[in-house]
Amino acid sequence: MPTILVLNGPNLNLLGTREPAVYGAHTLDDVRALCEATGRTLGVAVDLRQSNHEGVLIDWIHEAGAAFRAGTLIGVVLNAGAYTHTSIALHDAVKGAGVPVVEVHISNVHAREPFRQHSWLSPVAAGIVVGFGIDGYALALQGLARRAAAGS
Ligand code: CA2
Repeated sequence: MPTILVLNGPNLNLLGTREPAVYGAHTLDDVRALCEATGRTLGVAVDLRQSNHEGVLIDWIHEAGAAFRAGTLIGVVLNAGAYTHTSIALHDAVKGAGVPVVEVHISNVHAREPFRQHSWLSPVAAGIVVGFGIDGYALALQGLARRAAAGS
């Protein structure tokens, strides 16, 4: 079964513990359950990971590039958290990996502080899903599965 990697960056392990007005009440375990259920309907396996460390996320994107070239992975859903707004290294990793990456944000970052309105990932992303709460992960999985089925 083809796999989609769902990567989560810093502080997303705390989802559901604070700031419910911004991020909702769902936890990362709820995100995992949603992604796995969505994966079952799409016929894809979901491998969800979270790290608070930039280099670990970069290593996982490199791993995804190799798996994409090997034909076992169809794409990456990436919520890079605050690294979205700071990390040229993640930009370079996504650009270099050659795997389709869909950038996801639970909140509508464009309606928030100015520093959240710039993304280093958007210019190298295959698509962007912003502001739909955790449903954005399901929408991104669907987009990647449809993209793969269309052969692009
Ligand atoms: O909206 C998103 O998904 C974000 O990627 C979430 C990041 C934020 O830095 C981005 O600007 C937008 C932060 C996630 C932190 O989540 C917490 C949840 C509960 C308690 C503390 C942090």
